[in-house]
Amino acid sequence: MSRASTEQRARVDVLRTADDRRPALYEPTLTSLHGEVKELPSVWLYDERGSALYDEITRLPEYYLPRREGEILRVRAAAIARRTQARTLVELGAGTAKNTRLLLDALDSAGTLERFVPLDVSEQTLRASAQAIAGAYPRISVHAVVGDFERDLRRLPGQGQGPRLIAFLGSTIGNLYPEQRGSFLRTLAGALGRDDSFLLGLDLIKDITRLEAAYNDSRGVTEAFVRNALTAVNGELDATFDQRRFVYEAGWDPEHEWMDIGLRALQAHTVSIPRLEIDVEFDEDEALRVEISSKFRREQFELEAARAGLRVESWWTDRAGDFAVALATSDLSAGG
Ligand code: AVJ
Repeated sequence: MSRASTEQRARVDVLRTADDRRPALYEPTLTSLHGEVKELPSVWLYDERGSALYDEITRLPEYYLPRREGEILRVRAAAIARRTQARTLVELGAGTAKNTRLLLDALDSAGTLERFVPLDVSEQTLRASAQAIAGAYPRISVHAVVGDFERDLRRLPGQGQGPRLIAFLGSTIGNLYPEQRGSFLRTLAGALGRDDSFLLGLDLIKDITRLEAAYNDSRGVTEAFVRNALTAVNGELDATFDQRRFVYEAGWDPEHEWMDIGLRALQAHTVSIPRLEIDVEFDEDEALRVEISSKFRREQFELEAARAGLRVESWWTDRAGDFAVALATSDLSAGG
């Protein structure tokens, strides 16, 4: 396959450029810095450097999630392909996800797959992976979309062109607060057609030591990933966050059943954010949350999905019971 034809099969639509997204980030950033717990919206984590660091996280020995998910997909991908008959594979928050290839392989071998639609906020990462996939799978076209999985669900290619499988892997859904997660699942249920399916990766509640170790790796890659949010805010908003005044902290919150991930001020001080026209005062020991990573239980999740209009048809775990992959359909789609 020549380079030119690989490029023709890898199209990238930019629904949201970094320039579009930036102003849209100001408001939520302002709001979350004024919340009861100070917080930076987790999208600040995923600039180009952040996406590269996350890719490194997926290879850390402590970060079991992608390997457990891979174990499940290797066993189940053929059945998923047979069941869904997908002609389009949409991947939300695609990144460089290696596990996607397990789905692509199975759907490609089943012979139904025509197109791959990865959606991600990081344009550079998306371009690279769109090229790579187009090169590796000569029979399919790649139609990448730079966008937001919470807002661009109804604008995706492949609609009305046969069964779609929409995949949301890696337990990225855990980054959403329960309320956000509910509205995301409802929007998704509304966007799924009668022949479409939804495949979701979910990290499960387990031994706290292992959960905490996954976000406190010995090489400090996760810390660098989280600190990069401060660097991004300093760069984009001219803020004066000083890394030396914060320590990294990631701990289990047993009440909410999520990992609480962020930084803690070592001493009282003020950070100014000129673009937002605010000064933010930190007390000594005050936390600045950068993301949450919720962990799930089967029964609770199935109820939550049902309330959103999704029916979980299958629930698969790895042998250790660390991670789950759920296959769901919508109760809201006409005739479904
Ligand atoms: C990309 C959301 C799945 O929550 O485990 C990894 C992000 N943060 N290490 C997760 C993350 C710190 C990750 N997700």
